[in-house]
Amino acid sequence: MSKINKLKDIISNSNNIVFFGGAGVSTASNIPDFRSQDGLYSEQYDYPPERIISNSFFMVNPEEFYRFYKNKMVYRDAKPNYAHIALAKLEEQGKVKSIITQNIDNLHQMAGSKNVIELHGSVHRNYCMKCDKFYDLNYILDYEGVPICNCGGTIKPDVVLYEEPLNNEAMTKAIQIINQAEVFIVAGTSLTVYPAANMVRYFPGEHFVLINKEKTSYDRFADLVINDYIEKVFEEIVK
Ligand code: CNA
Repeated sequence: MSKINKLKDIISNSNNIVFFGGAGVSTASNIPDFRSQDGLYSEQYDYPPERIISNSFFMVNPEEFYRFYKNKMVYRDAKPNYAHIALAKLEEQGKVKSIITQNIDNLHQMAGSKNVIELHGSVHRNYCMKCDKFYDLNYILDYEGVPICNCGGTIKPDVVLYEEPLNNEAMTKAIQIINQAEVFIVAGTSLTVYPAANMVRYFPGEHFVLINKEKTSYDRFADLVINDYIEKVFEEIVK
């Protein structure tokens, strides 16, 4: 049996599938990932990207942070691709219980998925650091330079930066869901960003499926590894 047919089989026999994804899920929507050969980390900047998108950098140099963030991390016109659409369809059919994502692009929700846990926040939510007032993405992108609140405070994206902890509630819920899943599909992630990557270890079940175009250090733990493009795999699955 081909690997795709094996995956089809696993999916058709379960109503308790949990999906865990990363930046690779959205590259077909023209949002670059970090660690692919043509990802953001392969480009040259004044500072390494890990440094720019860290909390301490944001606090000291918000101008440079926002210059990078607006140019390289926010894609206002991005649309869901086949992977997002197929996952929303599988949720509607009662097969996928939950999506846990490291992405900040909102594309799963845009495709129609309802149960989405955002481990690293979302570019669509932004808050004043002084008065907590909410601002949407358009406000941030249309503001020239560092976006400032009416009260004079600096606005910060609700995105988990390097050096910042994950939201405790999101993390606890994700671990619980992974722990109760029957099928666990991990896709489009290098599994190198912690503590998110560690969550994969909480799956106790039988069907751990890993879909990624490159190998990852977790391949040896998976029952089925498909080294291919996720949008292509999902197009075949729901065909
Ligand atoms: P990463 O470290 O950049 O890894 C991405 C992985 O996906 C790599 O192993 C690639 O080989 C693989 N990949 C790329 N395209 C495809 C594809 N079409 N099909 C299958 N595999 C593919 O990204 P991670 O998500 O592992 O790292 C976590 C970071 C990246 C999180 O903090 C995210 O917030 C952050 N990020 C998010 C976005 C987004 O929201 N779309 C974009 C870029 C980075």
